[in-house]
Amino acid sequence: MASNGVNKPLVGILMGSDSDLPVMQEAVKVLEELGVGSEVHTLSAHRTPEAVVEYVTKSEASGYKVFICGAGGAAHLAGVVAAHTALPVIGVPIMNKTTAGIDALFATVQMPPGIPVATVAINGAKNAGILAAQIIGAGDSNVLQNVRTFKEKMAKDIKAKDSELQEKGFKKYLEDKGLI
Ligand code: RP5
Repeated sequence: MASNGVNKPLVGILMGSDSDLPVMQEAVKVLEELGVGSEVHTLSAHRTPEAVVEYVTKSEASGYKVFICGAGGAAHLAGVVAAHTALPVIGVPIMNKTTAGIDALFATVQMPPGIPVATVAINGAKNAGILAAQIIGAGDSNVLQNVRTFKEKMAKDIKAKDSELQEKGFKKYLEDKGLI
């Protein structure tokens, strides 16, 4: 089982192809950082439709809380998962060379009324992981605290960068970062 090593998996992360994994790993990693167990699978709405339904049914029965689904092109995975569960589904449209992911964005976000998919940005797997943790955090004070700490650290990092920028000026700042 490809779990992220945190206790019991509560988030099922599905992707249409292993070619989505370089993007989707960001969801796995941030969930690990936030102390939320996840499990990652390659399952396709088009290539393995029965296996998708079987996985969703089994995971819902075993106590999973959220699904994250990444797919590119004609991206129907998140919608199909949402059609088969009452649990929240987060969709990650995956970028491709042909349309830069616009097709996947529209296919994922334009769900019919009654079957929502919470769609993050194209390739926004990290935000999908954070959002999944926030959903779980609404009923789990430890996870909620982990999300708070994560956000506080981000704010601290930005403030430290601003102090450095003010101290050095923009040219030296960029030089030191190797950006010019
Ligand atoms: C989608 O088709 C997958 O989610 C992937 O983004 C895209 C291409 O799949 P591969 O041809 O790389 O397997 O179903």
